[in-house]
Amino acid sequence: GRIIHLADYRPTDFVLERVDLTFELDPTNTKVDARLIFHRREGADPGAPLVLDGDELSLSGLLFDQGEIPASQYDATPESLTIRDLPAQTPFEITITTFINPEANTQLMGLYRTNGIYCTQCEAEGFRRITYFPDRPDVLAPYTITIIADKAANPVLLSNGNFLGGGGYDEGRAFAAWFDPHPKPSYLFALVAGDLGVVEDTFTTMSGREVALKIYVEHGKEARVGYAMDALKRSMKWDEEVFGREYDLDIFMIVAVSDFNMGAMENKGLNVFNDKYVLADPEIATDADYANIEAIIAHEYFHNWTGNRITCRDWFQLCLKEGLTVYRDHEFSADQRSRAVKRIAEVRHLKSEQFPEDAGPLAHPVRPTKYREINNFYTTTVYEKGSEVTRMIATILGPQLFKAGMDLYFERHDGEAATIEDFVKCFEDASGRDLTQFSLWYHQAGTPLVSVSSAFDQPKGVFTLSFEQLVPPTPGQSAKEPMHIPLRFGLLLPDGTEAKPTAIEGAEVTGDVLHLTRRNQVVTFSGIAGRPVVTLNRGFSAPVNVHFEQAPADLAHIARHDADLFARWQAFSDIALPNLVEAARKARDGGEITVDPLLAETLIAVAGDETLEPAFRAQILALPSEADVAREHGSNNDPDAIRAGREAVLSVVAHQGAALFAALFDRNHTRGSFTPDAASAGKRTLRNAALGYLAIAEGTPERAAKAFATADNMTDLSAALTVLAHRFPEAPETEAALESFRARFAENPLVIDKWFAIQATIPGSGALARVERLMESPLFNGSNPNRVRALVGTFAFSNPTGFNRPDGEGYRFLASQILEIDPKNPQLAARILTSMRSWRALEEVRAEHALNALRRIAGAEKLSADVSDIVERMLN
Ligand code: HT7
Ligand code: ZN
Repeated sequence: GRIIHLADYRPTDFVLERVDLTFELDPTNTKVDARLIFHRREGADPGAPLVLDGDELSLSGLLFDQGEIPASQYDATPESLTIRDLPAQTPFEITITTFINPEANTQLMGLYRTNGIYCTQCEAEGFRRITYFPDRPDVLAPYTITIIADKAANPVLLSNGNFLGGGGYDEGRAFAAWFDPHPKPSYLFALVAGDLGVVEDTFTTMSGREVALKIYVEHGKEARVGYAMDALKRSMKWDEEVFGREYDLDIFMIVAVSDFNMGAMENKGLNVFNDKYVLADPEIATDADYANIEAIIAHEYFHNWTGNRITCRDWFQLCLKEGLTVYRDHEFSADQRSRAVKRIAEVRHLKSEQFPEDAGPLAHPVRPTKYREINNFYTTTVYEKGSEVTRMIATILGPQLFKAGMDLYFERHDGEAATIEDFVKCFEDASGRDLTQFSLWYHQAGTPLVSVSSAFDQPKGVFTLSFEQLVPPTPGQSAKEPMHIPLRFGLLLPDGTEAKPTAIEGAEVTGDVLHLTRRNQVVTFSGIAGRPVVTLNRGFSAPVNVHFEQAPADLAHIARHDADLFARWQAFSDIALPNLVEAARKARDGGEITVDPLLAETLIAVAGDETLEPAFRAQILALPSEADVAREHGSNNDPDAIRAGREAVLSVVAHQGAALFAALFDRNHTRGSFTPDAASAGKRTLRNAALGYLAIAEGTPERAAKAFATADNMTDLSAALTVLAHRFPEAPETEAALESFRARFAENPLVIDKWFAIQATIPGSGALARVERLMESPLFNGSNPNRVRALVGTFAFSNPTGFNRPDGEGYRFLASQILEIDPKNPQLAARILTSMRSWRALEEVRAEHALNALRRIAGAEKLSADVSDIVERMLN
């Protein structure tokens, strides 16, 4: 495919006034009539043709103002429809007829079928698989939709907007008509038809309008939508209270489907969800599932304003809706749950997913300037780093000015397709602050590294911090400018209070935020009575790596006493990581593995502190992961050594803390009183973390087997099964538990995905054979994205030792899988392939095997644009 450049953006020559679509649904031969009213844009070339996008289409009929049009006036190919000699000034109507085959659509883009349900996915460029259309986000129009379908098979006929009417159409067929008055781009179009169950509720908006809420699921699953409905109502309320945003149609619908490429989709008034993010009850859903459902329901709902009412001018602006909406869903979850624990989870995710992307061959700016395949830019950089950039605007401006900027954005750009520049300008205008340098966060890829050193002049009472910032080179960007980095900080005095400097020089400081803006910056704090311990980047106020050699005792002081819980967790990680890296080195090069006694001491002190919430203590127990160690180590990584070193550290902690872990395990069960709220979930996380350590300390599967047998919810059941499978893969108890889990949930594919994932992450070289065996199981279905992600995806992304086998078999397996998935579902194939994005950081034997596997993919005869884009960038 050719490369699309931001610099080439031009508005369309024609303005689309109205869209009127009629679907005559048929599983293999659906007829689509599209009536489109256009007029030529003022100032546009009067001779310019109308060029519409298509993808695998064939034209069956074309009318101009309801009349015939000579064949010489247009050209149709599968990819485009060009019509010439159109009026210079007056509006005109084009009617296009296409026939499409939903049943044959395995890409899950456009109109497709899933378990007998008709369903659409149009973002980013799926609408052009339905009809010829100006399929770009800056073309907005109101839509009228008529759906005609077999009545018995399709009692439910849904589209965007408000319901106009419906009923019998002709013998055996029914129709329904919908009108969406809010102008929208084609990517927000949706249609759903089939035989579905529904759960209904209502929400009264802040201005007193009653909105009908409907969640559609497969029959028999209605009892599992209560949590999603509750999350939806809380989201609607929160957006009114925090952002002043009210819902704007008479009805809001969610449909859960079982074949979906991503998590969910924010189509106007008709969100379509991967059923994994809707269906929940204590028997089938873990606490993590509940939290994900809450977050994704909120995210899609919040898009109604950030994405739909104000959309993106072009796909380069994707972070305008995604980064902002992730920020909004993060804030929502923080308000619904524990803010500190939520922040820790976000930062863990950012560091384990986004930081590696930003440090590898797929690195790109939050607002890219070129792409080959837009589907490959729905990345953690656009989403999560995009959210962090929004968060930094809030940090720099403070809550009031941030709110004023958001209000201005909604007021100024409602109904428009906007850019990042438009967005940033609203904050500049609302605050009077120049955000030019700050905007580099949108344009420069790579995680900035901030190196810090400190000095204290006791007689003068002056404390000095010296900063150097460096943004590493990334593909296509070798030299970088210094960024505006807002660092929240504190200076802790030995007595536990915070120093209040009489003067600060060398940097702008607003409240507790220190603004770094130059490559080198020396900041002095006067009037400091005793040597302070610095706590830096509190709350992870900037998405940067900080290198600051702090004494472990100072870090332990922060970990035990900082006022900011997030900073306590961060300081603890800063104690743990060097120990884990050193242990990995020893495991590879030989030498006795030793662990700083402060590590276990601090962990035990914090985990045992009953004044702290259980969920936070559980985060302390979850030491940095093997992937975290690999990232910290940087290059020449040996996943087996990393694991061996980490296991040695875990063992020290497990033995030293055994008594505490036993107490935590006994005291934090929720048996008989399950509720999915954060406090109750926190107890289970703490208890199950303790179980993990006890399995190491005790060395036998008995406790986990008993926990498995007595669990009364999916969180405890799957946690116990994980401990059994990962710690005692060969034990008869494990075999029995795996079999009992399989038999109990064989009818529920979403739960079987957990069974696949637990086995796909059993450490060590045996995992591959097990994964291959599981793929032969009748429970596996290679054309369902959830199944493929649970087994193949989890193995490649989350089993460092199993996937990165030194003999390269893991990579060879993945290459075969990619080549098999690609012809059916390129998006899925490309996404799973990104699991190899850090291949250059591996030690040379593995890196060589990885390179060969990537070359094999690159050399395949027929590759999708999705996979060839990823593989080529990874090889460059
Ligand atoms: N905006 C949605 C993105 C999405 C998507 C993109 C490409 C292909 C399929 C897709 N399904 C959903 C989801 C969101 O960010 O809310
Ligand atoms: Zn989104």
